[in-house]
Amino acid sequence: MHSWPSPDVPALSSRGPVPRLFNQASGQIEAAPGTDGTAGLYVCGITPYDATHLGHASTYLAFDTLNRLWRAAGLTVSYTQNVTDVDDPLLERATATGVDWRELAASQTDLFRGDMEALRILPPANYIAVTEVVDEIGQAVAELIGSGFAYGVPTPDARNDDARDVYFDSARAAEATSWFLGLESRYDRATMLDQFAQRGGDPERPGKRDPLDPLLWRVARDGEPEWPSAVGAGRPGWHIECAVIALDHVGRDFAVQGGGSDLIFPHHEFSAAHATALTGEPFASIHAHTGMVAYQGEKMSKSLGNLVLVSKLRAAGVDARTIRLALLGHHYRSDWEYTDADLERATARLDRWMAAAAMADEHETASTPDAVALVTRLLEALADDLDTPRALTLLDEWFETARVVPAVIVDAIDALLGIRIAA
Ligand code: 5CA
Ligand code: ZN
Repeated sequence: MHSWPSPDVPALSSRGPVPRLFNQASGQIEAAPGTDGTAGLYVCGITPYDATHLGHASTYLAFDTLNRLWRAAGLTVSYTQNVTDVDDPLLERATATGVDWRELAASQTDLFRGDMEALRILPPANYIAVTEVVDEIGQAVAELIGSGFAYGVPTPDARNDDARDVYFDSARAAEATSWFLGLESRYDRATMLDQFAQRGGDPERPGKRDPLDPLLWRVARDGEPEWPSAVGAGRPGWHIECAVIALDHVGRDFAVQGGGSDLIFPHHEFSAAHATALTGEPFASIHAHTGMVAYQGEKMSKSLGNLVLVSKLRAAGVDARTIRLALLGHHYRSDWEYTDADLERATARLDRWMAAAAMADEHETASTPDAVALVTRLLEALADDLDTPRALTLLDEWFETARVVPAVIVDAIDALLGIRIAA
């Protein structure tokens, strides 16, 4: 599937350090390295309805910052993102609104692309819809059955009486591979059970070996989308989709698996489990998660409907650079609540920076030692677990006192923060 056009990224005056990121699996901040000059990134994409709210935008902006830092460190980035274009909540929304689920997914994915382009988010090289890779997923499920990591569960509501939904055997994976429950999340079992039930899991399903075993393949039911596959007609479970897309497009050994903290469990835990069961190797070096953006007292979410949409803000005339600045004002790992004051602060900040840049004389745009030092400090702040609030403060300090705005600074703000303050 096509992604969206890439913004220009100016070259920097100096090379930056390799970024360091908090790894959920170790609880430590670690270097996010490349292998042979390439850094692999897989970020969980949208389920295409109610796109793109500020929570989505904040998550993709965090990984955009990482992408920009890797480039600044001289690495090539191999970036893949998925679109969960068939899933229960999407089907429910399509039914509730009387729209064909394919049309809903296509129109919302288009809206998302437009928002990403306006926000100047660097596009993934591979933008993969689940419906494009159902064959590959079916084959992976067949492999997991063949190697004893998956089992069938009686499914009375299936169209064929003897058909069975396929589940992942967590206990077997923990015995036979380096993966174990909690490897990534470090959650205790009570938390896992709670989150599994809230986030698409079915702990009560009769016939499972462990209530936490996740669905790999849902056999065909009347009235639901289905595809033929190596394991019969049906559709994929959620975690195996991301495991297969990441393995096929970023490879076995890649730097960062990313998404919001609402995906730590069960989604990322089991994507890693499935991938490890398929390859015998650990999945991704760093498991990175963004904090949740709230609005009106609750996590901004489709199910609650408390959404601030990027497209609505844009339609109301809000400059996309202001949206970026408002989000960058919060550290990517913090949970925070959006209010209109965020946009007001960002508007004032952009105005101050733009005014300073406009006042600088043409002949004063040549680089100075101070300007080069500022770029170095920006790179250091951002490479330190993407400390965007610190980077913005450094820039505020510069713009408060400086009478010149050399091109190296304008270009660094563009290359690292994705904001062009001068023509
Ligand atoms: N399609 C799945 C991932 S495979 C999914 O979670 N889709 S989503 O549309 O619900 O979310 C898209 C991305 O935005 C995910 O990485 C999710 O963790 C993140 N996200 C969702 N809500 C918020 C929020 N309120 N704040 C920050 N990030 C969020
Ligand atoms: Zn995912």
